Amino acid sequence: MRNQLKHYINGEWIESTGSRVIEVINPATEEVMGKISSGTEEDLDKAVKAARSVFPAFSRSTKEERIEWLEKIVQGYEARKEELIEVMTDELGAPLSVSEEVHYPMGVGHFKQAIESLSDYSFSEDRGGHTLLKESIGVSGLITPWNFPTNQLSTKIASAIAAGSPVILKPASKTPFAAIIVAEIIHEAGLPKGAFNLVNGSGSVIGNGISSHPDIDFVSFTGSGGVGETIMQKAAETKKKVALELGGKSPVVVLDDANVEEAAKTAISHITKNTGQVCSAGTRVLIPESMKEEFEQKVVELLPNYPVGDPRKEGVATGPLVSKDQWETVQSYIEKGEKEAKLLVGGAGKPEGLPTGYYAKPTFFTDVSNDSVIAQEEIFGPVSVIITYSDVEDAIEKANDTKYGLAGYVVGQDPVQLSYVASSIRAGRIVVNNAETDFNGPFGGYKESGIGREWGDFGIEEYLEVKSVHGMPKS
Ligand code: TAP
Repeated sequence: MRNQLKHYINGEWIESTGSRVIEVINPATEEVMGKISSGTEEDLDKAVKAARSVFPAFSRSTKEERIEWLEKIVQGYEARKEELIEVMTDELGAPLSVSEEVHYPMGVGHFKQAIESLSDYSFSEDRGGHTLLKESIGVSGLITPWNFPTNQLSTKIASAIAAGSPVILKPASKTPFAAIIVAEIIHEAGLPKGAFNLVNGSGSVIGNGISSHPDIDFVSFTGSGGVGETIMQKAAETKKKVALELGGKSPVVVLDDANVEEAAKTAISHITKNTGQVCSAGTRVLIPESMKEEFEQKVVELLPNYPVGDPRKEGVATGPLVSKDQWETVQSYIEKGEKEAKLLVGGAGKPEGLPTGYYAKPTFFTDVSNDSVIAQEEIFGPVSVIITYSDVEDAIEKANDTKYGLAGYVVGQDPVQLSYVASSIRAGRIVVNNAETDFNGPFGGYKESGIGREWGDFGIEEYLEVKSVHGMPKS
């Protein structure tokens, strides 16, 4: 049993002022794997005070100091690799291979990228008529989701440290233990007291508290659209800036010269990796009418190569969903899909032989209309829809016919068509033929997928204010 009933405030682990606890459930076993404290507004206030008091010094720390802290965090993160992998598998249900090959490197990748981006970054610039200064935005509240237990908090924390902005982190209460390990790593890295604080607790108390706190200058949130809206409303009371990363319903555009097997593998991996609980997952597959049958056959043939099961078992590709609630949400979408479209493979209920754990069947619907519920709403589970298109213009129109704009994927061969489609999809990140992730590439959404950008130099700039100084004496 992993219990941590304290919060990390002003450089030490301190008791909560409240006595309520939150139980954390292992989604593969449905058993309690540990408990955290359900923090109070008083706990949050203490963290905000600590962050405020270190702000003047932390915001004036040098680039070299910040790089040294980030380097120590990278060393600490790497030293605790095995433990982080195990914890993420237990609290999220990600197969061990996914924790090792996806979650672990993404978490540390942002700290490494921040070092690189910061090394080349200039916080002042002579622009002829004035001097531009880029200064820390102030105390930043970070609210993170459960689907990537270290990725989102790492990009936020790394950028904040690079910018000299003290933070208060509230991780998702479904997956708090990887965040607690990161807090221990940051403690060992020797940041000034108060520069990093972690307060565990519910979204309704600590999350709302962060959004409306008068002494917090900026909120960076990743999660659902509904909560994003609440955060914007609360933040409006004190006119604080918000950055929101809110999910999507991203298209996978398969061009008519694509290798059908590669296209099917791409579509399958989007809903099996992390059990489809990925904000940028490509969950709307757009294929030429002429390719439909062959593509469907390939999906049905290849899907068993991505087995669902115990995330600790070797060879398992797809773990359980994170929680009972998430399982029920996904089931209700599958049931809707069965009424709206044709079930190709998968369907409602648990996969055979897995009665315990929040397991769902990877599911593809076909003959789907782009205006149906399953084609328009984010399901956040292992469910994809196949939609046909007549020509490239029709594909682009359908790809963009969504309220979201987080990501888009293009599979094919002709470089002219690939570039044309990539530049025509209205989304913040496009991946052509499964290209590798560049940690310096900005991540964030158009339309209702959010506001602002994370990762690399664009991520650092979210934590900076811009000042123009006119008549600055030349030194
Ligand atoms: P959310 O409720 O959005 O949770 C995300 C984070 O916000 C958690 O830390 C949560 O705290 C906190 N939170 C909850 N209510 C809040 C409030 N009023 N003010 C401030 N913070 C608050 O996500 P969920 O309920 O876990 O998942 C629901 C759906 O959201 C999913 O089905 C999926 O569609 C979407 N989702 C999207 C993403 C991404 S990356 N875009 C990630 C996760 C979920 P607690 O965990 O303590 O409640």
